[in-house]
Amino acid sequence: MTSNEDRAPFVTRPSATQTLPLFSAKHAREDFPALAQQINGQPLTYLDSGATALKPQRVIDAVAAIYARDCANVHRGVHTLSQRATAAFEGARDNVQRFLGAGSRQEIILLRGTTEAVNLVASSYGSTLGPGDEVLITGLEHHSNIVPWQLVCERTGAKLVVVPITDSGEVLLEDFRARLTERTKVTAFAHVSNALGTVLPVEEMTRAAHDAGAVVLIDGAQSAPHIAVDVSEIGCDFYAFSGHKLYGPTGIGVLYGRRALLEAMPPYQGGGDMIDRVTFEQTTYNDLPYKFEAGTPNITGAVGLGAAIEYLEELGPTGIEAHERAVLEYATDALADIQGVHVIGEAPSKVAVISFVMDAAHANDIGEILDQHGVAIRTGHHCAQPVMDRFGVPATARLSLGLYNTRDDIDALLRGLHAVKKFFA
Ligand code: C6P
Repeated sequence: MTSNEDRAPFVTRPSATQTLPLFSAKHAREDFPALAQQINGQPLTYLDSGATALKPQRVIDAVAAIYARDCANVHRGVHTLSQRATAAFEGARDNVQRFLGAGSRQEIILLRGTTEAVNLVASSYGSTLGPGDEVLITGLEHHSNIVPWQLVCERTGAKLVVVPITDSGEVLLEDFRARLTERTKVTAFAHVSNALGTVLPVEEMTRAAHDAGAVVLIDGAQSAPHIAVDVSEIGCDFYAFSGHKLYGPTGIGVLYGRRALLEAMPPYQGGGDMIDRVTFEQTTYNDLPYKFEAGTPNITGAVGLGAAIEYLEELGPTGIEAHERAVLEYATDALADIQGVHVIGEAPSKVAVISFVMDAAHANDIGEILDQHGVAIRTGHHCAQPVMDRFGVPATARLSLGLYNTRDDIDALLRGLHAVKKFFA
């Protein structure tokens, strides 16, 4: 169990009695300079935040300030610039700890993103696996939460087991439970599916996995930007997310890990900063979290992510969540009214994502025609080919929301879709 001793002192999570400022997407849009541009003669309608979110000026300024003023390496210098850069970098770790509700800052590993976080756990914790052991994932996973486990299974002789997806795009608790056995050593699943938007019942799944004696890794790439996450409440062993989908820079992400597990795990990569003492005969390793942070870290990325978290806390996550839910409902209803549009994935619990196909038009054609109207969506398999296979489609068109999207954006999308229909009529 982790202690609360070294939890960041300035907890700003809203209490039940605290009144929150009303969230206004219209005001928030002004914080995002990229939204001020025109694309193909039309105002930009950005509906691709699931791929990467736009950055608020606050984040851009925080990154620029490090390069312009406090440009130094961290943990390595006694001079003022290095002290300042280190304070900013470690301050970002405190922000992440608070954001995730983690018990200790030592449990927050700063790395490149969700992909690297899953690879770290698969490679390091996965080294304990052997023939006869099983890794349980779901059919909804992004390739980042499939391939690292396939690699570790090939290496260790463990077996990969997959929970199927229902026709509505859900993973049922009973199907998950049915595949948990005493052989299951690791379970790894998304909090939110990037291809369909389905929210998985992660607390119940975690409890079931723990009852079976398995550790739990949750891929939070698509949940952290949209749902309040509290790893202590969920009770998971590992939680991963990417900074760039949370309005932060690219190349920075987070692995939360339970301290006792991280302490027992072997290092992932060797290099500077992750060591305690090096001789040619033997090396001992640094304390957490540095044991898993070999080499010069992404300093500006971490500082930008810290700024993004402060920005979200100030806007109020509850208001953002309610706003995004309303826009998603509006979009879902509107798409249902267009003949020839078919939504893939209609789970009762969804956030921020709608995947769809259209009669006659291939997803890439939809994307190209929408771009001519200034509307940015993602098309393709979304790095989730097994999900596409499950629904028998090669690709979908996917809109994904950010806090800056409004009904006007959905109306722009609808105008674009009518143009697609006209083109293919
Ligand atoms: N999904 C999308 O458009 P990285 O690349 O490490 O930041 O994130 C990988 C990743 C892992 N899990 C999920 C659920 C994800 O959605 C992603 C990234 C983007 O859906 C790019 S493929």
